[in-house]
Amino acid sequence: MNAVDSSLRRADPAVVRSDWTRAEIRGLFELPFAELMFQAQSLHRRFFDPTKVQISTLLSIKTGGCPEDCAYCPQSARYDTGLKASKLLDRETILTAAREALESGATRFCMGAAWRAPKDRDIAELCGVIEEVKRLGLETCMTLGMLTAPQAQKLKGAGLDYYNHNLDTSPEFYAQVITTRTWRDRLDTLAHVRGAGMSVCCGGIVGMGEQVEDRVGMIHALATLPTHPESVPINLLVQVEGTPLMGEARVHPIDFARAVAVARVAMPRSMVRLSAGREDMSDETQALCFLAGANSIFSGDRLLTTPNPGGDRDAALLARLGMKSDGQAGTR
Ligand code: SAM
Ligand code: DTB
Ligand code: SF4
Repeated sequence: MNAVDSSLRRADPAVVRSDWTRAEIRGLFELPFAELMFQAQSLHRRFFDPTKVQISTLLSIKTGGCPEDCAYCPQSARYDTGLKASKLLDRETILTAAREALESGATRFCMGAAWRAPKDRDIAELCGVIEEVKRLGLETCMTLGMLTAPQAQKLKGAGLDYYNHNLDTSPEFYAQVITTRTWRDRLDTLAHVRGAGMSVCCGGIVGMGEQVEDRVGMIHALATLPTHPESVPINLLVQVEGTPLMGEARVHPIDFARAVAVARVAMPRSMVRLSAGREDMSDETQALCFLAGANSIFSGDRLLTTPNPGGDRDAALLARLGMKSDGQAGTR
């Protein structure tokens, strides 16, 4: 990286904005695909090496039996998805998975729990887990549901780097997907995470039967948070038998790539993660998403409870595209 390149990486207020109007975001969605892709690629290159991809690994540390009613989620106790609920995993089991993640080339270890919100005793236990995962040399991320401000501060105190809490969709469509917690609740948790000084991972889902205007609303909401989330996961709905959203119309791959590209343009300094849904995507669709500005993925053959392309398929795809994990040396 020479001096000119690194000066370009500095925040440019004309480019990194939190004052987007909804009409501007809608305008991006309405651009001819080639124009949108050009803007997305130009901004991507301004802030990132387009050959690098950040790799995170996910572990479900507490599976199923969740009291919430998120219509997409196989872990809600309200839907019969055949998933076996389990208690919080013990520390050694989590650490074994973290060591495996490190060996597989992941740089961040994300732990997810099917809770509406953690109890204070869970937070105490997880603080010990965070300290040990960090000692391995991995970045840490958790997604545990709603957090109070003191809980966020405790997690930060233990060294938690990122907290994932998604807005999921537009404020208008939200109530058709989740009734047991409000949009406001989500913003409050995000404010507690920020207030504690953690990095924010916040994104949403495409393919839940929403209109394009809801994708506009979702990205507008993310890009007008006081500070852009450092990580923006764009999930393609993984349809699970038994959930209310099973059988929704599939999203065209180009429309999905469009959402990724708009996220890249609206939040040019953020990592945009091509998250759930890769298992059912062709290599070409994933390549299009990388060209649209996605620069992070989850590795491993499982997300939380659903399948993900395994390490072999991902390694072959990244090699074919000449892309490398940001944990690997020697590119560009
Ligand atoms: N229970 C916590 C919560 O809801 O915040 C943490 C785990 S929850 C599984 C994290 C996120 O995973 C959700 O906000 C949603 O965006 C995503 N997710 C869950 N099920 C999904 C599915 N079937 N397809 C795509 N994304 C999904
Ligand atoms: C996010 O936005 N996607 C990840 C992570 N945050 C926790 C989870 C996707 C879960 C997909 C459904 C499952 O495997 O249970
Ligand atoms: Fe529970 Fe999270 Fe699934 Fe909603 S998304 S049902 S809160 S595990």
